[in-house]
Amino acid sequence: MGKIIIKQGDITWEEVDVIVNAANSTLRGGGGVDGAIHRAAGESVLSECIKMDHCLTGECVITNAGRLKAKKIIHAVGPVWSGGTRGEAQLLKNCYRKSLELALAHNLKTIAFPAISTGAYRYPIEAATEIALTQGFQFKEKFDCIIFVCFSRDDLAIYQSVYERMANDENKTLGSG
Ligand code: AR6
Repeated sequence: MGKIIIKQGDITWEEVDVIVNAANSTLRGGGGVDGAIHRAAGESVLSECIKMDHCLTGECVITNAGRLKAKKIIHAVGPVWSGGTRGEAQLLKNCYRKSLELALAHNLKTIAFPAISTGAYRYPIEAATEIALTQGFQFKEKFDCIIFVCFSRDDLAIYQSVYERMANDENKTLGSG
């Protein structure tokens, strides 16, 4: 049975089949978690990204993981928050769903996500967490483990409280069915 794990940490250390990167559409690296992943993984990842040229918002691509402990990296491009009227929620949902589908297509059964779009792209953390965990719940039985890695203690507390609420709702639905 699949598990959802929420933890605080640096995603570059995760020993999973695949880690997800919060990339931008140029796929040339950047700051935040993208910078950390490229620094830790090394040149082989950047050169594979460059060959792919670019990636649209809400989409994702897969590369090798260079020096990381993970086997693969999925580079997902989240939306920039601009008030919520430009389809940001659907685009963020697509990032998570397509990353999970791409991992399954490559037979990767343990996956770790950062909080995509909630840093430089300014997506409000609570709303982003709901989207991330909703997708986590929908896919969890298809994976051995889905890990959400929060960088800060504040984000961890938000993920934990949204998780508790969703897990309670899920139990109520199962109970009444
Ligand atoms: N491990 C886990 N989470 C991290 C790490 C880490 N090592 N480092 C940062 N975070 P951001 P975005 C968290 O800005 O909002 C880049 O320049 C961070 O605290 O990395 O999707 C790209 O190239 C936050 O919670 O990504 C794009 O141009 C979360 O990761 C742009 O930023 C996402 O923050 C993408 O912006």
